[in-house]
Amino acid sequence: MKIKNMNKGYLDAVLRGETVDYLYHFGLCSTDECLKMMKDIKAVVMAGSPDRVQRMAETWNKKHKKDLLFKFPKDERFSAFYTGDILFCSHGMGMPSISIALQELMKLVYFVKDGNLEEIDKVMWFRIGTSGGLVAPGSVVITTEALRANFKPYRLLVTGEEYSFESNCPEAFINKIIHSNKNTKFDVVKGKTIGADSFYIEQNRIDGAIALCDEQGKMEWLKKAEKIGVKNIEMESPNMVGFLNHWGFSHFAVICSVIVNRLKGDQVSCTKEELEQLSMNAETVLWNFLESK
Ligand code: R2B
Ligand code: URA
Repeated sequence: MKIKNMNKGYLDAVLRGETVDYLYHFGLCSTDECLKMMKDIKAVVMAGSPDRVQRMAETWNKKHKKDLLFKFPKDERFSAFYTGDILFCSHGMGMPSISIALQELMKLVYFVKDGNLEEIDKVMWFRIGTSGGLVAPGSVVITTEALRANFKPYRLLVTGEEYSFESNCPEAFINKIIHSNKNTKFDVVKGKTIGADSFYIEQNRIDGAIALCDEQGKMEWLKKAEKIGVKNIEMESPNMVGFLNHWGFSHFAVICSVIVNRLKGDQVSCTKEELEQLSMNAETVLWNFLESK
């Protein structure tokens, strides 16, 4: 077992009741009775928007005819719903945002599983999202490695010095997801993902209010990405993958629908209905996998 409590001193003091931990952005704390309700948690499903996670939670709730659909008390930062042993949670846009949700959700999972690492390791983590692609819109990309816009792994400054995280995703787990999605009407592919720190500048779009590269620079960057096996571009995966690898989780995946082919342009011009249809493909991949289990 690879998983390890990477902040043992603090988290175990919470479990022993020596201190209370506030999951501030969710309006919960480690002594809340409602944590007990989540002791059988099997998966955490994250997506950018609150509406999307609510819809997904309701879909899962109906599919499994569960009575309970519990909404976390505080929702002005993130929306979270627990039903049928799955926690559905929004993460907002970008790595600073998802990093906050992840830190608190990883603590939550540790507390509800009472620090049992074997049980914690069984919990599956998913990001269901949208992305720009180097493949056709409608395709779903499952991330094999999540890199920043400079093709390097996620990093943060710790006491002013760069700390780098691991960027690979668990291959065996990803292969199981692919296997359970053999009969989809759309393509499901594996590939590297770039998680950029902005939608416009770091994704080298030239349709922003500020464009810092030209068509040639953009195409060179996209071609370089394509050459090393990048299939899509979004804004959260390097953080998610880096944090979950830091603990050594073995079951996580970033599953994103492609909504624009960046080799053909920058604008996301699809209608709301088309966007919903494209986004739904990534959800279908998740449902197919969960139902195969
Ligand atoms: C995909 O879509 C969002 C930007 O529109 C961002 O959160 C992402 O990763
Ligand atoms: N999300 C992104 O971050 N980039 C895109 O091009 C589309 C969705």
